[in-house]
Amino acid sequence: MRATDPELLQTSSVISSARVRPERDLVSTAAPSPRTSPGAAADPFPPARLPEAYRTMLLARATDERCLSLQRQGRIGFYVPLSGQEAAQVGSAAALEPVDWVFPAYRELAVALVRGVPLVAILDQLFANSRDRTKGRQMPNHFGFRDQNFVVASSPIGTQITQAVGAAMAAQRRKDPIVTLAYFGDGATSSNDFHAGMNFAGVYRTPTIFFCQNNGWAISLPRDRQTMSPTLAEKASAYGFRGVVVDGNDLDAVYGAVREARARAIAGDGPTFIEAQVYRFGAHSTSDDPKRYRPEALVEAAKRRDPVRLLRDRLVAAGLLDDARDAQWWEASRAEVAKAVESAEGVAPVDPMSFLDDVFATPTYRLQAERDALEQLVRDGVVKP
Ligand SMILES: Cc1ncc(C[n+]2csc(CCOP(=O)(O)OP(=O)(O)O)c2C)c(N)n1
Ligand SMILES: [Mg+2]
Repeated sequence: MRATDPELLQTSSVISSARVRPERDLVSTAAPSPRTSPGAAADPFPPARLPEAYRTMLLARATDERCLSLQRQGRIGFYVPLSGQEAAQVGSAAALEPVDWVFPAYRELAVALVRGVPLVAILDQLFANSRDRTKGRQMPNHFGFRDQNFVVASSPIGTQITQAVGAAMAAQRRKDPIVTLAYFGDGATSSNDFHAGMNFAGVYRTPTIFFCQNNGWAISLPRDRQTMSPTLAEKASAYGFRGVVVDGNDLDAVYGAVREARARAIAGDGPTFIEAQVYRFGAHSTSDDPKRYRPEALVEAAKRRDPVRLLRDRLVAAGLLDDARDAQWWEASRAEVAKAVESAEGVAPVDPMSFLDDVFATPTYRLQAERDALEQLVRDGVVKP
């Protein structure tokens, strides 16, 4: 696609809503928007997988509830909730293939579940037990899973974006028919890495999907103070590729947009930027108190379009769910979380002496001195194994 391509001239094609909802609307109201859309019509979420998608969303929601409480009880150190973003995450992840690579920010728990990561493996990381695949070396909630091509979370805002583009460039050279997908938030569009990544992707036409979950907030900073662009998706036009806005609560719209972006990337048509408009129902993280900067009324308004409830209503309307079964599924999700917590908490913590492993095949003198010092701290009881 060249700059004269007519498609580029109307880069921000809107997939879901009848009109692009100005961000101020998104923050201040929760105006209903249509569920069906051109994107959805093209490639809707596979109907047979809807119940499974709903159950994944329930599991994610139940994990949020439980982990927030575990953190408050001091049983885990930190947690990043995703409530309100379940449809965006499940819809986008379900549109990928196992060979693709996911580069998350730090809020993508439901994406990990869709990729097939067992919940208990996530909890192992949150408890930093000796089963934790990152060996207790990451901040809690910063999990990564090699088997599922789910790269370790990036807390420094935007760094995963350049990594995703770099990996896509490598795939291009190796002629691997895969895509990379970077998840990031509205706030990340102000980071250096966002612009560097977008530029490289545009110039090299990399098979990358930029998936922005615009949840209205970058911690306490509302979206309308982040950038003066009417939409985030239109930033793609500056880099010479397509940007689309989707209703992130609409599973069909999200799935359709990612499927289309993936097909284009595999066909050599380059990257796509997808802005999924959602709303962050909870705190930014367990270190945040949104009551200090956000009126509760905004959250209540946004919850009228709770993605979990929207999918529930849809399943009920399709005759696939009723109140009794819904209650059963909720109970099963909470039981699954409880079981995973019990298992992860019951495993011994990671051995502090392992912190210095895996640095060099043969430890250097300095590393050995650090190990000796750590051993002494363990002997003195300052560090508890
Ligand atoms: C480079 C950098 N600057 C600042 C921060 C502090 N910080 C952590 S999360 C965050 C907000 C990110 O907001 P957004 O990209 O919208 O993602 P969300 O948390 O809403 O999912 C900020 C500023 C950081 N982690 N890294
Ligand atoms: Mg945000």
